[in-house]
Amino acid sequence: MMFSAALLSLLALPFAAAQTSHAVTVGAGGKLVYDPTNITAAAGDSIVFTFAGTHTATESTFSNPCSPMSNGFAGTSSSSPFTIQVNDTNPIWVYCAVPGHCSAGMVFSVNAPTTGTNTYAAFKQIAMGGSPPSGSGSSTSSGASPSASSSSGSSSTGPYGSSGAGKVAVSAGASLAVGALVALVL
Ligand SMILES: *[C@@H]1O[C@H](CO)[C@@H](O)[C@H](O)[C@H]1NC(C)=O
Ligand SMILES: *[C@@H]1O[C@H](CO)[C@@H](O)[C@H](O)[C@H]1NC(C)=O
Ligand SMILES: [Cu+2]
Repeated sequence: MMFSAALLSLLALPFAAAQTSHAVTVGAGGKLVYDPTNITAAAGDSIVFTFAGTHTATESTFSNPCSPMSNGFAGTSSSSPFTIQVNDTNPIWVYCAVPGHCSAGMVFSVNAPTTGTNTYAAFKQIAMGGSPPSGSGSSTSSGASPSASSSSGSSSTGPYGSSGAGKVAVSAGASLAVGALVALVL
């Protein structure tokens, strides 16, 4: 195990300069916020959530900010620090699944569009029970209001989820795959 970790570090070296690790503090100062609230990241970057207090970093969707996305990631205070890999530049939507936190605006995004309807500000607005901006894109064409799901929409996994450790293992697997690829290139 130690050997493979060292090997992975070695294999990752040639790419170190191209990858950025983005630090996000969750709930610092007792506030219901991610700091920063929204970021831009490149494919290959990682995001490290460090939890201050009892919170989660649970993946959701733009139109249902306070509900877990199926097969999405879920980091919790007990898995802090929790790291996710950014695989592409598609938006990633994140909320805190502790009851009441999402509806208080505790949401986070990666690569949210800065213009148009699916901005971070619009995501937060929906999380807090507002309606999507008028003329919202076709991705929300179902017309269903997501507001009913706020704060208690975590029925499937419970507020703290249980997949944190599993996701870490998956991340390790992904790193192994990358390592194997690098080995092939070398
Ligand atoms: C990136 O890909 C890995 C491997 O498929 C996956 O475990 C991880 O959840 C993905 N990251 C995101 C943010 O979806
Ligand atoms: C999103 O992040 C940018 C850069 O940190 C910040 O200026 C902006 O205020 C954030 N948007 C919202 C709605 O918080
Ligand atoms: Cu929280």
